[in-house]
Amino acid sequence: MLNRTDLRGQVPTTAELRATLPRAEYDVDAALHHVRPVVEAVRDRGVEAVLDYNEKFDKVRPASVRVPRAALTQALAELDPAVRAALEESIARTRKVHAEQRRTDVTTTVVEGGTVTEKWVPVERVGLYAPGGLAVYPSTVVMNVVPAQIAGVGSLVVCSPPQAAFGGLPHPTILAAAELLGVEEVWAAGGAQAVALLAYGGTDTDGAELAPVDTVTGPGNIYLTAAKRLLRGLIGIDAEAGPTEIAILADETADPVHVAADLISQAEHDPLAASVLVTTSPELADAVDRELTGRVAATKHSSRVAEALSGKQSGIILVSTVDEGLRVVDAYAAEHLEIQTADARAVAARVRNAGAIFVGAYAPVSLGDYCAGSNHVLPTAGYARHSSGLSVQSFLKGIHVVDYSEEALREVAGRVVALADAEDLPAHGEAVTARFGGAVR
Ligand code: HSO
Ligand code: ZN
Repeated sequence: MLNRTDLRGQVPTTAELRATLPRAEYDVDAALHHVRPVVEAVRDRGVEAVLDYNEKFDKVRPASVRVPRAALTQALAELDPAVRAALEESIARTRKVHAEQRRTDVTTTVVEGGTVTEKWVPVERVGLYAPGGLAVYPSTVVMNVVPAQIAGVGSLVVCSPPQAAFGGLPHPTILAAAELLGVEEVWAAGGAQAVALLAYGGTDTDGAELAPVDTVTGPGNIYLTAAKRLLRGLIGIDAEAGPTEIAILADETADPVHVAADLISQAEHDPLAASVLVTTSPELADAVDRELTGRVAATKHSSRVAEALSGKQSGIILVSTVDEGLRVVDAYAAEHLEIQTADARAVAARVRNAGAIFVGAYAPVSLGDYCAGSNHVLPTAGYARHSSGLSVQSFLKGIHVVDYSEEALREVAGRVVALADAEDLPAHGEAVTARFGGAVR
């Protein structure tokens, strides 16, 4: 079922590996020209343009874009109690993990009378996006809102696409999740138009104001990602999200049933999702393939799972040793990486590039999607080489606060002047010497 690449006996360089490893065609730049007119229309015509695009893309034109408070409370009141309990568990665990991430301000005494403080200040207002295309993602509301709240963001707005089946409101489970989290401001907008609305702000048909945000986070389709790329700068963004990815590094000790079930779990998101098995064991590869055949046929979203698994972005890579496997998974830099080998903890400790690592037989990615306490908004498309998933840090800015006394400045004045002169920027030096009547040591 999965394409196979045999790297046994070969030692490709990291650059060669990057060029040969399976990855989805996901050309965000190519989507920019579709997205630019949408962004410009929302900039120029505000909510009216958002409503036009709601109608065009989501096939519904609600009377207003702001979701009334009553719709949030009603959605929570009507939520299935089992789903409510599960969301509460997810929120509690996510809060528990993220509460420990809050960085504290650090003051360093550089010299007597001279300090630098690194002060962490939350972004003032953020827009958080929860997709609602092939599936709806209340769990993503949790993963965005919790770190923003713990960072101390004062003003938070959630956007999610309007659903024709729900009279142009976002999906009720999204609304219920927002209500559970204490988010009062929700707008029914999806894709590029949502990002533009968040970035530029707007006035609703009934006069409700959406104030522009400073940062937008959350995953979405290629148009949403293109809009984030276009508007980056005006707004801060998290790592761009592409189709979801799972890589599994496994040896002969792995259970093929676990491996197959996990590969399918993420393939379920999208026909472009990537499921990659890196293994030292051809027997495991065969067993996983056999297991996949039955499971794919039986699973609910069989056709998109089959498309994802047979796509060029998915496959099995055979390697000679776990060490070589580690080189492969590092070059791939998966959004999610499972380690299903002997001594999985020690192997996991050696991974450099992954959005999140799942260790051993009992940490499937879907645990992390909902209830591990970790965040599920993670870097895809190899971004894990240089970027992190969403965290409290994503909503904080570090500011250096420099506080020097006269004596502390005098002591280092000559050094500043020497460096200013070396850069041919003498006025920089003069800004220091002017404080000491032109004389410095
Ligand atoms: N695996 C997705 C997140 C998700 N899964 C939400 C289920 N719901 C990207 O990390
Ligand atoms: Zn998932």
